[in-house]
Amino acid sequence: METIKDLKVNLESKILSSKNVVIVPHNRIDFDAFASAIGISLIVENLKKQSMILIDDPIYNLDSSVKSVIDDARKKFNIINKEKYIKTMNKEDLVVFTDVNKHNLVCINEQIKEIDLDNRFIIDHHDKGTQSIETNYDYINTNASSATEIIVKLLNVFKIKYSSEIANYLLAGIYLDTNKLTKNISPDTFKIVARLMENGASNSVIDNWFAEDFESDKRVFELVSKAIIFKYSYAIVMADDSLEYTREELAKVSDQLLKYGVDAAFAIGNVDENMISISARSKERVNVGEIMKELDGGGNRYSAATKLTDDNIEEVGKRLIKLIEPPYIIK
Ligand SMILES: [Mn+2]
Repeated sequence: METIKDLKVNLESKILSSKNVVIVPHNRIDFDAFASAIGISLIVENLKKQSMILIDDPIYNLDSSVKSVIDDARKKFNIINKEKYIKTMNKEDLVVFTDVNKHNLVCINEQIKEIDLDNRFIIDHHDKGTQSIETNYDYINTNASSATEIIVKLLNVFKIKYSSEIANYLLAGIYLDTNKLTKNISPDTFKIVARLMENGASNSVIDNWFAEDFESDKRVFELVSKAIIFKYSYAIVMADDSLEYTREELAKVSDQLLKYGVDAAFAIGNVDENMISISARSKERVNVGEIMKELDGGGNRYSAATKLTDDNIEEVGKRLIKLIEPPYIIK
């Protein structure tokens, strides 16, 4: 795979030859997408070019702490919505997608075709799939804990200094995708965390951003308590058909279940009327991305999901169990 130095060289020359750089994180922006976007914007600024970060999520779609951190960042960074961007959109803009490589997950899905292939740049840690954005250049490292991990390495090779405030954003990005350094981690992740702490990142600040909502946690733990752990070492929980959960709650349930000595965990529940979602998490042995692909979903080896419209929860559970019976999809 390409090294970070190669990425630096490529990104630098693209930025220098562009007038405007548009940074596009995924929809329903989270701390990883946000922090990596901020990091890229610092790189652009360092090269004396203009950048904007495109965020177009309706407020109700965002976690309240993500929203308040973004609102704070608006003072220092050029954060704009899609409508504003489209007015000034230029086919010579360099568009850098971060923490995402699928066109259905970005707000400018319909505009992508107007952007020159050479001006689409992807930095991500998710597997590619059929929905991936066509581009002449991407840097995708599925071994990286987060997009932010890649970006912090980039900031290091660019030798860019950043404030403690930004170090906090970056650490929050890594914390989110590693469940506070308990999954998807590598020695590199810890080196980067050390670097961020040396630059003033503080756990106590970030802990407040990750404060949980008590009522929602109660729902999560009620669901966790219903899980069945199978002898093939996976946990599965099927929520009550009459209840509705958020996708984040289902993700928390499967994250929690990984603590109990299983290789993989699956939480199935309604997320909408006529919409059932599975949140899947794995430690190492099982490739949940492959399993979710079989159910029309996606993700990576460790973290994946799907949405299904045509079944009840029990049927979805049965289909899933059929898929995950041994042999595992280890690959
Ligand atoms: Mn991410």
